[in-house]
Amino acid sequence: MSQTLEAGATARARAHSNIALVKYWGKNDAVLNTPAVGSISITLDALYTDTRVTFRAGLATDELWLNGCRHDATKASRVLDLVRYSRGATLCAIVESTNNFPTGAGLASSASGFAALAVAATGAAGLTPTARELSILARHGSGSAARSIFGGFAEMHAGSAADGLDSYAEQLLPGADWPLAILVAITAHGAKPINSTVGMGATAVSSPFYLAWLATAPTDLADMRAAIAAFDFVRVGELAEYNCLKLHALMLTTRPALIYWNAATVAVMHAVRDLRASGIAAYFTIDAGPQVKVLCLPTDASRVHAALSTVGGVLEVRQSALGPDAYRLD
Ligand code: 2P0
Repeated sequence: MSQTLEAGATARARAHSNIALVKYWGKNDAVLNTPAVGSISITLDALYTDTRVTFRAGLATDELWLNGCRHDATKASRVLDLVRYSRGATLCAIVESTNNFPTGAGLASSASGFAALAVAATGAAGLTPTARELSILARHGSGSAARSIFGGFAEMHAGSAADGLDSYAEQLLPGADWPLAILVAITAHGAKPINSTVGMGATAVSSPFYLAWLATAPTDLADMRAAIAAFDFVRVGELAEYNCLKLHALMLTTRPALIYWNAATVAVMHAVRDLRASGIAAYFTIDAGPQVKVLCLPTDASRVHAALSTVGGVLEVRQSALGPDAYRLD
């Protein structure tokens, strides 16, 4: 071990949000936060979290400040505890984060948030982790965060080891190798009523479709991997939409039901299908919230943007390309 972690040690990092094309829902181990299924995602350059971590003397607990407001730091402390352990340190930290997009509303703020925390916390502690180690560390905060360590296309492996060390993400393809456009139709700005951790726990114990979800995940992952390797956009889009609707079938059959959609969410789904009927290759995906993310080729992005903007209930449409790896800002 090197010298003791000093009070005042600080670092800043940026990580980008990601959206899954093959979704994660359900856990293997709640303590290690390992997922029950693998997932495949794309990282978005337009949505990101900037985080500063500063270790301080005299703090009784870790503090998490998100967009200037203090939040519960329990999950952040899980990540910080692992960093402290590897340095043999006990100092608590102040975590100051800002999101450039709505928090807790189905835009994967926990993904970008915990990936940025993993990079900033290890940086402040003077550690030099590999990307895989960062992915595992970020996973302890939030499963989807393991993917936001990587830009472009990433795959999260569920893993099966008792220590969770084979449960990490890796890059499938850098974003520059296959530019795609993502239009995010924002239909509500408030935080979602049920967070993903609670929601997926309820699904596992109550949806009759949960076992089918687990059983069919490997096929969806293999098909998506092959479609990305073949640069087959139609196949990627069809699979993403299918897997998204399978996830929401699972949510809708949870007791009590997890209905993350609002009327505008459904209207956007129909608008995307109408676009396809008119010859534009556009496909939707939706996470644990009311926003709709629409995938298309960059040449079609302005037409898709215009079509989504006219759907009743759509408050805003954000356009994104594929984003980079998480990185240090200082
Ligand atoms: C995903 N979601 O693959 C899926 C699709 C939401 C729907 O990963 O409990 O916030 O913190 O590990 O990462 C959201 O789950 O859950 C998520 P935890 P997380 O993007």
